[in-house]
Amino acid sequence: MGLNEYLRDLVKAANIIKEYRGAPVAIAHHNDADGLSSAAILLEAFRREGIETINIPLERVHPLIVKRLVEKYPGLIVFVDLGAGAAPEISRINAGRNTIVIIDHHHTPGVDDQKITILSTELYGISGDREISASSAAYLFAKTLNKSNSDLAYLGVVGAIGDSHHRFGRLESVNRQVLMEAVRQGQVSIEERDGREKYYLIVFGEKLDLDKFAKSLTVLGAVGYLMNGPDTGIKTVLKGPDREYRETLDKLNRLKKEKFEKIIKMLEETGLNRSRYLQWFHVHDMFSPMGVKVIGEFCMEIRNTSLVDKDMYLAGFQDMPKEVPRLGTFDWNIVKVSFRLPSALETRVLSGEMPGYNYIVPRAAKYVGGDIDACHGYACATTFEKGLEEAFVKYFDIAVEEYLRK
Ligand SMILES: [Mn+2]
Repeated sequence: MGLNEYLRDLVKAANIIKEYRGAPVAIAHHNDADGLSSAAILLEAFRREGIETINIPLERVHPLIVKRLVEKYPGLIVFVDLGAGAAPEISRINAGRNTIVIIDHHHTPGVDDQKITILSTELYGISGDREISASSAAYLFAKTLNKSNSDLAYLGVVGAIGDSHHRFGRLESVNRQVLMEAVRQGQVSIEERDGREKYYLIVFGEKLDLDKFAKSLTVLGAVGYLMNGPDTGIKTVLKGPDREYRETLDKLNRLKKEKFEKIIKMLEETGLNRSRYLQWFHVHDMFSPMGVKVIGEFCMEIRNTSLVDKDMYLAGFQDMPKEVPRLGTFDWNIVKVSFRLPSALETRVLSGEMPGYNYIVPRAAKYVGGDIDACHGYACATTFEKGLEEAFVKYFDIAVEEYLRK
């Protein structure tokens, strides 16, 4: 299995789209730079085919969200940059009703369901961690749908940079093929610096640093999640930065700074809670209306400050907003927890002396019914029912001790 098989199966998905007649196609997409670029590609490609669409930006796939999606948007639903991991749940909740296509670069357990087509690149041996972004996958799909969509190549690159697929020095594999298509069309330029490649977006006339541009999209999508930020991001990648983009970005950056300063002040006064191995704090709804991706960023920002014990694991809790754009409000009480490591502890995790989050968190989350999205040794996140925070912390310590005994 490889790229050829992936391209072959994209044709099947393209036929599903072309033959589809019915209610507008719902496009459920992640709210980071990769997810926004992916959505932009699909929205534009479908528009060119005369297919009506509606986009639903999501922070994560939750069973109640899937249920609402399936009921509110009967017909065809396309998931992009998320959905692969939750395919069995989606299948169970959909129960044979809607036609569903998942274009993703995350791992999937797969599912045997005639109504669901999973195009996770991982099933084809193409790594979603460094070889292909969801946006590169969406771009290949758009080109399969119609050759004339090759002018969307730069959007594949934007998503790949957003997901840091150039962190080893340069874009590789499928991402690189898409990059070269964008370069040939004069949309992106490459500069070599200290053995690493820097990428610039030139398609809109001005020369934009792609690292900075991709970061700004994630601010729009994540900080501005409940303030129409995702749509501003999608519009910006399709049409170029304008005044609305700059003003929204300024406003969101100011909001984030203000909220971060407030929490830092609070933590300076109260300190963090401590168990045997974990130091943690809870912002409850104080980050509202920002999305829950922000708590991970905040942990990253304080992990090496004097607020934090450099030898302890670090976790931040945030209430999950009850609102999802275009899906309405949800009657849930969920907390999101993000984990990061102080640098000193990170060294000990890398050497294997201490366990990574990929060992600890899935074990502890199991006891509180937590669901895990992506989990690395150095960073992880989970969500579970509010009120179970203390119980979770107890199981966290038990998991660390279990590792240390071995
Ligand atoms: Mn992605």
